[in-house]
Amino acid sequence: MAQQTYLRPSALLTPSQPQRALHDDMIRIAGRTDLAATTGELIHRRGTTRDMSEHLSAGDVRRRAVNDAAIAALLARHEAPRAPLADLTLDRPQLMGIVNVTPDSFSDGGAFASARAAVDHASRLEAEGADILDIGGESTRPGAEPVSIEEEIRRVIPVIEGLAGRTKALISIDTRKAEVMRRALAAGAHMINDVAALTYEPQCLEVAAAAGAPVILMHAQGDPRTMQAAPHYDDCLLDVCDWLAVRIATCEAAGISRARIVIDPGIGFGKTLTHNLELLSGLTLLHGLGVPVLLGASRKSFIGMLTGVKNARERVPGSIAAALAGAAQGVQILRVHDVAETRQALAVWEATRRGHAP
Ligand code: 9MG
Repeated sequence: MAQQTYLRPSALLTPSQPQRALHDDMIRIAGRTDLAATTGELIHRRGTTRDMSEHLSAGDVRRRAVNDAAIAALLARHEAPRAPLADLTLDRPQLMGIVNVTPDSFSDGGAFASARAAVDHASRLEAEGADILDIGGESTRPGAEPVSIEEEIRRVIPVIEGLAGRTKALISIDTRKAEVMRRALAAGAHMINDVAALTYEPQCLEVAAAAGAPVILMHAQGDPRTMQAAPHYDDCLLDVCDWLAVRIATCEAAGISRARIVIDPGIGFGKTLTHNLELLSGLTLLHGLGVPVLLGASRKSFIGMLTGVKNARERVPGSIAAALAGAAQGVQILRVHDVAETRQALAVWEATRRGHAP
């Protein structure tokens, strides 16, 4: 049975100027000079079960790589700088602001009123510091019913048209459907955010490949309607990593270059509280796939489960804590509702770990 090896860099720190030269004693996270791991967990898996975990110093991981090609390749993928995403550099956490164009989000009348409200909301998020605006017309909350292609297009296209050419932020289309992707890209969207990782319809791969736009591949187990019924994994973190690796390979084979791919563990999508926490505490392992990582934890139900806060709008402090946990593990994009609050938290976190103002 084939053995698979994973590396989870741990004990992360912000190297001071003199430390930056000590390459051998640290594992650089995705080419960052400001984020490095001093230890690493090498995880070996045979079939579906974890065989063994070894907790090593970063130097020992590097020494093991000398005689082990699989570990050397993993280390190289962890450490390689990530290419900018449509001009967005990924050497610090970038914020993706959430713009839901669904009836429960802007329930103030007809299509025009909703589109105008969504454009205003997106502009506010940009002013607050969003680098990307994620426009979605279909709710993917647990239990949500799908909407038709026509209805989704009716909701999102006027918003993208209202923003295109007027915003400096990148516009992302949050959809699982090929025709919505195609129409959104034609209307001015720069990238695709797909919670089904281009599996919902066979044409999705073709549309994304032809567009040449960056694409976010999110892991989900099941469909939004049923995904929380009984999620099951042999090993959630490793299963999600393997699934994303297969999706990256499929996308590459379809003509989507690695430089255009972002991965996302899909917090809350077919996951129990335990699964979500395994993912949130193991995010550095995903850097081994060699592409940028996006984290979407904002206002999600795991925060309610941990804190007893039932109203999602009151989960801002928990959302910020999750965003900082992601940033501390080198996540390149944070998908959030509360841009101003997250931006402020990141500014303070950044300054305190560096020990000086920007
Ligand atoms: C649309 N959507 C809702 N939650 C999300 C998440 O966690 N990641 C991504 N990429 N999209 C999401």
